Amino acid sequence: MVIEYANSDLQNAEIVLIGFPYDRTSSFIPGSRLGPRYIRICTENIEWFSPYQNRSVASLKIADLDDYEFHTEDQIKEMEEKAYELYRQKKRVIFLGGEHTISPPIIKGIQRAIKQFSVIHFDAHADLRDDYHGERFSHAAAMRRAGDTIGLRNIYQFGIRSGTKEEFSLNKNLYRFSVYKNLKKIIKKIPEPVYITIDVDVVDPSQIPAVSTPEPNGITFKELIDSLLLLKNKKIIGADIVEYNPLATTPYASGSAVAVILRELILIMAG
Ligand SMILES: [Mn+2]
Repeated sequence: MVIEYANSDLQNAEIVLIGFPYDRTSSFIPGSRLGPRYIRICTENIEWFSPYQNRSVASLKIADLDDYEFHTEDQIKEMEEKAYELYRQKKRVIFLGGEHTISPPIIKGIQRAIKQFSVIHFDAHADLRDDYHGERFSHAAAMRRAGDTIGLRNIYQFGIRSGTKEEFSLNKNLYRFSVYKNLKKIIKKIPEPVYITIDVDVVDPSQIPAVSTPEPNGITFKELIDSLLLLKNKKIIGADIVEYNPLATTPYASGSAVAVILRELILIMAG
C-alpha cells in the first residue's frame, strides 16, 4: 500500500517517502511498526490541500517506496544502507517510523553522502542515554547515537520534558518544554542544511494519544505546525516522523494528526 497522493517514480521524485516498520526496542507500548501503514490509511481522511500553506501536495512529484522489508538480523545496518542509497541518488526523503531508533542509522547513512548538517529534534524525551537496559540502539538512546555520527552540538532539541539529570546537562542545544518560542529565538543560528526528526509524542497526549511512550504537559498540535512553518525557509534535506503507535489507543484521530504533520512537512521541504 502506498500513500494515495504518491504520483511519481523514484527517479523523478522531488520528495520520497519510505516506511521503516521497526519497533524492536519499544520498552512500554509496542506497535509503532504499524505506524507507516496507519499513516497511509489516515491520509485518506486528510485533504491534499493545506490551508496552512495554501498549496496542495498534488503540485509536487512524490514517490512512496512503501514499507522497507528487512531481510537480515542487522536491521540497523540495513536502514543505514537504505538511507545512504537514497541520498547517493541525491533524493530528499521523509522516513515514516517506527520507533525513534530508526533515526540514528538514517542520519549515519545521510552523513555518508552529505558530510555536514544539523539535526532539529522535536520530542518529549531527550533520548540521550548511552544505553537503555543494555541496548545502545534503543529508542531512549536515539539522539545519543545520532550524536556519535554528527556531533551532539549539531543536534537542536525542542519540547523536551523527560530525561535523567545527566541527559538534561549533556547538550547545550537542548530546550525544555516550549518549541516555538525557543526555535524562533535561535533559528537563524542553526547551520544549514537541516534534517528534522519529529517524535510525535512532543505533542500533548490529549491531542495525539496513540504513541508508544505518552508524556503529559506537551505542546499543542498548533504549536508543532507553527514550528514547522518557521522552518520553511531553511534548506531541509530530510525528515522522519516517529513513535506514532496505532496499537496504543484507537488509531484514527492520532493518525489523522500525523497525516497532517506529514502533509505540512512535505510542503515545507518542497520550499
Ligand atoms: Mn519521545
